[in-house]
Amino acid sequence: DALTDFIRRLPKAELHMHVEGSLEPEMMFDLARRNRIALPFPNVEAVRAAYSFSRLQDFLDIYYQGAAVLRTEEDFHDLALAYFRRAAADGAVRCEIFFDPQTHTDRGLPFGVAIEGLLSGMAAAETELGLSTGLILCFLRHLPEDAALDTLKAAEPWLDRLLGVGLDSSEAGFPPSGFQKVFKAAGERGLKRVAHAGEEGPPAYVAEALDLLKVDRIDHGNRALEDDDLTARLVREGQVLTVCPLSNLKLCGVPSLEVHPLKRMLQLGLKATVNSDDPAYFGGYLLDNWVQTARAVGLEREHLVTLARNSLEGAFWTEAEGAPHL
Ligand code: ES4
Ligand code: ZN
Repeated sequence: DALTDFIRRLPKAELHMHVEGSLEPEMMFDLARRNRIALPFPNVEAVRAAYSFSRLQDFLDIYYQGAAVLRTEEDFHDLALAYFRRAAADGAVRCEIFFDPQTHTDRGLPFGVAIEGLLSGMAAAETELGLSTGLILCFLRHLPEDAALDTLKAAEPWLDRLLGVGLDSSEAGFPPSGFQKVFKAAGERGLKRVAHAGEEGPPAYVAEALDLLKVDRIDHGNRALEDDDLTARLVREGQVLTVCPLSNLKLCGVPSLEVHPLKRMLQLGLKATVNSDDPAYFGGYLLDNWVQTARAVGLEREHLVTLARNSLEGAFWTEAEGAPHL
C-alpha cells in the first residue's frame, strides 16, 4: 500500500541489528544439518513457538542457544548476507550490524571465524546489493570487564575493519560504569562507541553511558523519558537513540505498539531512529518496524522523513563515504 511504498522508498540506515538475532529458524535447521548438530526442537514451528518472551532475559537465553549452530566462516557469511538482502529489499542504504564475539569464542570458535565470515558477507552485500555496511563489536555485559578487554585484544588484527564497539546482553544489574576501561581503550584505538542503555535499566544508566563510556549513540534509550532533565540533555546534545519498537513490544517494554513512545520522542525533539534489533526473534525486519509503528502511533510523512534523516545522520559514515542528505 501507499504508506509501505513511501517508507520503502525513503533512504534509510539500520543502526541497531544483532546479526545473531537475524538467524531465522529455517536457517537454524539448515546450519544444524550442515554442521551435524542436534537441535532441541523437532521443527521450525516448534522453534517459533518458543519465541514468547516476557522480558529481556527470556529472549537472551534462547538467542545464545540458537547461535550455537554457527560454526564456520561460511555460516556467518550466509547469515549476514541473508539479512542484508532483506534490509536492501526494505529500502535500507546503510546497515551497521552488531555481533557478539564472546558468544562464539566462549564455545570454542576462534575469534577470526565469526569476523572473517561477517566481513565476507558484508563485501558480498556491497557488490551484490550496493549496500553500505559496517560492523560493530559488542561486549557482553553479564561477563566481567576483563573478558571484554581480552575480546578487544583478540580483535586487534581487525580493528581497521570495525566501526566501533557496543555493550549488550542483560542490562539490569550490569551498569555502564563497569566497562570504563575497555571503552576508553576502544576510543584510543579510534573506534566509535555505543551502548544499550535504558532498555530495561534505569535512566541513570543512560547518563552513565554518556558520561563514563563517552558513547556516540544510545541503543534503545526508552527509559530516559522517565527523567525530564536527562531528556532535555539528550535533545540539547542531539544524541541519537536507536529505538526498536517490535523488540520493545516482544520483550514487554510496552504493552502495545499503540502506546510506544516513538512519536512522543520525535515531538520532544529527540533524535530517534527505527531499528529491528533481533528481527528473526521479534517478528519483523526494518520495514515491518517502520510500517507497524507508523500505523500504531499515527506518524505523519514529516515524522517519517525526520526518522529517515536521523538514521542517515546517526550512521558512522567514513570520511570517504560522507553522509547522503535527505
Ligand atoms: C539484545 Cl534486545 C537486546 N538487548 C540486549 N542485548 C541484546 N543482544 C541481542 N539482543
Ligand atoms: Zn539490541
